[in-house]
This record gives sequence, structure tokens and C-alpha cells, in this order.
Amino acid sequence: MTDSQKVINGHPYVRYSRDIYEGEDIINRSRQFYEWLDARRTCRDFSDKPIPKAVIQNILLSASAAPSGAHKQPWTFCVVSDPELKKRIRVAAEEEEYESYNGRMSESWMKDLEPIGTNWRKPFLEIAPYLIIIFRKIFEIDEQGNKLNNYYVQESCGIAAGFLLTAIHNAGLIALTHTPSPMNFLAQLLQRPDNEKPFLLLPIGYPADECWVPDLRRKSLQQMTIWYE
Ligand code: IYR
Repeated sequence: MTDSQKVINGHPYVRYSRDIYEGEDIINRSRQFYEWLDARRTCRDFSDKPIPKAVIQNILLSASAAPSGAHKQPWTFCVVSDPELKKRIRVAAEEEEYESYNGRMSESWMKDLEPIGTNWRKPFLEIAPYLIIIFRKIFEIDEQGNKLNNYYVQESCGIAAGFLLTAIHNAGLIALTHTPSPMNFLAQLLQRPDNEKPFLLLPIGYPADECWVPDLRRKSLQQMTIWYE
């Protein structure tokens, strides 16, 4: 045992420290990160230019650095680059989305989506070189077939998705947080077990030569913050 390891309540701990930034340094770093992250946009215009598999592996490892309830990491990432499977996913998603856009979604919902310009057609599901489908694991099954609890699965997967989007942005790539509804067809097409439920579908790729996004504004600090000082 070194001085960076010890046992607490019978469990191994390792010493943890961070580089300390102060003064202007900490203000500048936080500001620069904000400006860099503020440049991330959800995009629908993908290029079919290939992405190295190692990049996908690295962004998935980044997602798995997210905190999770009792460190259960209650997620499975299905990574699809097979064109046949992408096509089947597109066809199934468009079938559901067609129904949604033609009666299942409320008038006010459709109105809210107008500035974003979405419709039932989802060509990006075939064009983007990779689709990542995040499944939330509502429980685990161990090697003996016993059911083991997971905790705060929704929150954990949401945070992992945030890390994933940040890693995608860092690689200079684009993504779309797509939630075809209902999304049970993904569990069937990807042959996932009953303890895994589809959470989010993300096409990932380079932006198309021409890529347009709505001229959206984000809330100001004042609009979204209440300070108790
Ligand atoms: N799932 C549909 C509709 C949709 C819903 C929301 I809320 C969005 O922000 C965008 C789209 C679709 O993917 O088109």
C-alpha cells in the first residue's frame, strides 16, 4: 500500500487531487469552456464522411466517465455503422414518426417544433456514419441470473448523454438527440434484453458541406437563475 491508497470502512480508496486555478485563471478557464460549449448545436445535416472507430470508442469512454447512482453505470451503448441495420432503423423510426406527425402529437407541440423544422422524414439515420443508441438498464442480471438493483437510472443516463454530446463536440463532430416515439422498435431491432429500455438515439458524423441550424437564442443567466446570497 502506498501513501496514495488506503482502506476506509473496509473498502479501498485512492487519494484524489486537482490542479488548482485561482484569480483570473479560473475565471478565464470557465469562460473559455462556456464559449467553446456554447458553440455546440444540434444538427440535422450530416455528411457521410467516415469517422475512425477509435474516435467512437473514445467518446463512449468519455460518456462512461459520468457519475451514476451507486456507480452502477446503468447503460448500454449500441453502436451501429452497418448500412443495412441503419436502413432498418430509419424505416422503423419513420413509421413511428409518420404517425406522430400525423395525429399523435398535439397542435401546440407541432407549433413548438415549427421553428426547428422537423418532420417525419429521418434521412440522417442512414447518412450519418454512426448511430449510437443509449439503453437504460432498469436492473442488472448477474451471471447466476439474479436480478440486481440499479438506482437513478434516468438521471444517470441523462448525465452520460451530456458527457457523450460534449465529447462529440470536442472531436469536431455533430450529433442529433433523436427520440423517435415510441422507441420500443429499437429494442427489437437491436435484440436487447428486457432489462434494457431505449433512452436516446444519436446520429454522429461530420457536418454536411452545407449545414443550417435555427437561429436560436439561449436563456440569459437572469432568466434561469435565482441566487440565495
Ligand atoms: N420525435 C420527433 C419530434 C420531436 C420532438 C421534440 I420535443 C424535438 O425537440 C424535436 C422533434 C422527431 O424526432 O422529429
